[in-house]
Amino acid sequence: MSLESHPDRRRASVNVQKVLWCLAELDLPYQRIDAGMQFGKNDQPDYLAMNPNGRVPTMVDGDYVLWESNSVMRYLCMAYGQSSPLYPQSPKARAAVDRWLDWTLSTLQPVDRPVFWGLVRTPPEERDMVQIQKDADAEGVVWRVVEAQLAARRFVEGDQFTIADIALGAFARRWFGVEGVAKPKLPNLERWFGEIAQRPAFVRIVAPPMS
Ligand SMILES: N[C@@H](CCC(=O)N[C@@H](CS)C(=O)NCC(=O)O)C(=O)O
Repeated sequence: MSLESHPDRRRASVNVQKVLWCLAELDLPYQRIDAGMQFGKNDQPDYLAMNPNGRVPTMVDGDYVLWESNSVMRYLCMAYGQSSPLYPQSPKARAAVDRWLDWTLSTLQPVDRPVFWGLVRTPPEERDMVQIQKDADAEGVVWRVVEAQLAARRFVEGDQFTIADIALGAFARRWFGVEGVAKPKLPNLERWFGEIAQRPAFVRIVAPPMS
């Protein structure tokens, strides 16, 4: 299987991180092929034929091509992780995990993006800190949903680590990693993040400095 990802932002792209983390949790071998930036691959016809969005990641498994990081995680679990608790089998447990993947895209990513870009991908002299604090306040409100979910659970959907923890964990790394804004105290989220941040795959793939 191969995974097309961004050369410079390989570890920094949250969507690439999710898939690499999932591959590592499933202990699956893969080849990562650089795409984008100086490689100029993701705007080329052969790349666009695989992924018309021109974005990363794109997964190639034999003659099967798939884009959208959450869908790639689901596929990997269904194809190669049937015995893994990462993506539970029962309809209710599976749907409960799925909703966090959807929620990450629909609700969390939009409020995370301005904070991450403002504090990590904008030079300090160009930052509008008043606006970024407002953006961080909005993101804090959204994280409270996860804070409440974790009040009585070890992981996002219960006792088992699932791809819901991967999707949320990759964003939590950013939330806890950005500096220069006031953030609400979220003790359940901190406790959960402290635990998942010790997983070897997180340490290797998600923990390295943000850029
Ligand atoms: N919803 C898509 C988003 C993919 C996406 O936006 N990828 C970004 C990196 S995080 C990208 O390819 N940006 C263009 C580039 O880096 O060249 C997914 O989850 O896979």
